[in-house]
Amino acid sequence: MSKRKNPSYNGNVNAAFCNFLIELSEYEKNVSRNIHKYNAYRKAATVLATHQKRIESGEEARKLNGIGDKISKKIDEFLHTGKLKKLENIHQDEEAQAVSLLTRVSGIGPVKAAELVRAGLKSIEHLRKYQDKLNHHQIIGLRHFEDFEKKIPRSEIKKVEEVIMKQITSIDAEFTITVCGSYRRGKENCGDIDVLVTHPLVKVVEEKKKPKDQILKKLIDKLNSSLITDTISMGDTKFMGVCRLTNKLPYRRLDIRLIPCVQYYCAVLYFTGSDVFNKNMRAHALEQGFTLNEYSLRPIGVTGVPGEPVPITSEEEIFEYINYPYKKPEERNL
Ligand code: 8DG
Ligand code: CA
Ligand code: CA
Repeated sequence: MSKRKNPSYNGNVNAAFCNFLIELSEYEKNVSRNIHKYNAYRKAATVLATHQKRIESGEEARKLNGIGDKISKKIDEFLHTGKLKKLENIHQDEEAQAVSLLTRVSGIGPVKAAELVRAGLKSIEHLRKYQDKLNHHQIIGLRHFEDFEKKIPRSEIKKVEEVIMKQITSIDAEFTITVCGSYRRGKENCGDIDVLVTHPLVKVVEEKKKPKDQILKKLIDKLNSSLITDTISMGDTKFMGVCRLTNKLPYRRLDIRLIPCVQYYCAVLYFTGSDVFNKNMRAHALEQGFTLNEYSLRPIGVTGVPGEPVPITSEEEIFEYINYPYKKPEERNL
């Protein structure tokens, strides 16, 4: 998951509320580590961002699904004073600010950030001096801190896509490659590059059985000469790393996953997102008696136990099975 998500929707008339709600949600996730509050603020921000009418009072907001007493009070406070006490306090809190800052480094989560701040490391410059406190992922995140915060224009991802297609299909024309994430949803600017790859011969690995003939490693080796600059982590099915198209462009975060062919469309759906769209679709699947995840769609039997995965040969089929109106990737930007 790429960091720093600020869903700014085009023409969002409630953007001012969304901004403070997102900031509060980030605070809850990174500093308080209260995932429930994080989710509550995120949900409220999403609801307000998609609400067509400008909200004029906390009471009016309270009527929307996902906005309760506390958030409606904050909306009133903001409408009356133009600011929020809670946020003012957070801005004054040096430690909280330091924790938030450090979590912006790829590989540093809230727990690690708090630990570093407790040890007195409170800035990016500090971290650069004490890299022995960091693991491999965090060192790479720090090295490319400024670049990783830059959004990637879709025209650049398109070129990365072309390079990957060309290199990988030169190994074997039967590889299928899909760049997912916000790029597939048509966004003009993206946080990172999420690539899925499959091949008819890639079957589900059974537990403890040795994996896929190092297929992913062969693909990465091929891309190492032209595109990939660092490896953050490398497993049998998931590569996390860094790429750069030319030396004039920034370094970019790149993830490549090798997916068994029978799971491909569920994976493409899942990794296209958005995360809110996925949540809604999974909830709908459950109402229809199915359980949907990044691997499969399975009917839930009368005993409540999921059955065998439904065979799936396209993304559309998943929507059909659960009677969910098909949405093109560009329509999934919830
Ligand atoms: P961005 O990179 O431009 O910020 O947006 P994104 O492409 O939508 O987000 P992402 O963090 O790269 O995740 C890609 C998709 O993966 C996302 O749209 C939906 C799916 N996804 C979830 N939950 C999670 C999760 O917890 N971790 C990861 N890695 N992906 C998730 O729905
Ligand atoms: Ca990602
Ligand atoms: Ca992404």
